[in-house]
Amino acid sequence: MSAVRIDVLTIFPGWFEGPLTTSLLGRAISEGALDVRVHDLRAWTTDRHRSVDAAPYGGGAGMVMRADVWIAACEAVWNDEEAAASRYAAGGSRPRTVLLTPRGRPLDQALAAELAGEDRLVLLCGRYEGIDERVHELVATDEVSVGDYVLFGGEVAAAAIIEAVTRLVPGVVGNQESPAEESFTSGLLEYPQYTRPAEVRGHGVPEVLTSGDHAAIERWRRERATALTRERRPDLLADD
Ligand code: JD8
Repeated sequence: MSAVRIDVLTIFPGWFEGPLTTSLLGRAISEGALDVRVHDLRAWTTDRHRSVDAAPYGGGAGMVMRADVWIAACEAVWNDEEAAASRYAAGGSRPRTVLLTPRGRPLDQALAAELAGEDRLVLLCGRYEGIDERVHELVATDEVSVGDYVLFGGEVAAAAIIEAVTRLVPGVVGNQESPAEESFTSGLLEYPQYTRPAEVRGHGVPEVLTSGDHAAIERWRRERATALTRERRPDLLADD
């Protein structure tokens, strides 16, 4: 039994192969802490050209993804449950269905934690000029953006959500290490890290880190984290 099931809808299912089989994400899936199912949106097309897009009403450049195909796909995925009866078809609540879009709620650690608390997520990856507005209205429970820059589509954004959520799923390797020290949980950027060798191109390691004085090390790290945050991300300190 998995802690979180994530269904991804995309016209590029192969895009997720690398990320989902590599390193900690691959291990989380093979160990059953996470169940990710990537679906090809074209499976829900009905015409012989398997078209997922059409010209925008009102004119303009580019193509818009069709609401009918997206709605059929989402209903099928919502209803595909391990349990004999489907919650959705039985009138139950649909799982959090996240449409990735530049106009969405900015992804941050608080949203990742919120999504990690769900037993199922459905991630909708659009392409072209985006998805028909009626999918935003009728199907999506959430609209999420991963930042103020423009991507070709939602796949990179979905992968970011999958990683951020997976790190918070109980039983995923590496997710229990010093949660209190972590940036965006502590609200600070991370302090600088060093490892062997002791000298690199004439650059040494701050002496305090080799002093063995653990209280001094902790003070130094807190001071560096605070100074870095003040310099680079004062917005993170705004409340304090
Ligand atoms: C989904 C299509 C491209 C978006 C016209 C061509 C998220 N933070 C983010 N930046 N960009 C996206 C994103 C971009 C997407 C799609 C997500 C689907 N495009 C479109 C609208 C304007 N371009 C994103 N999450």
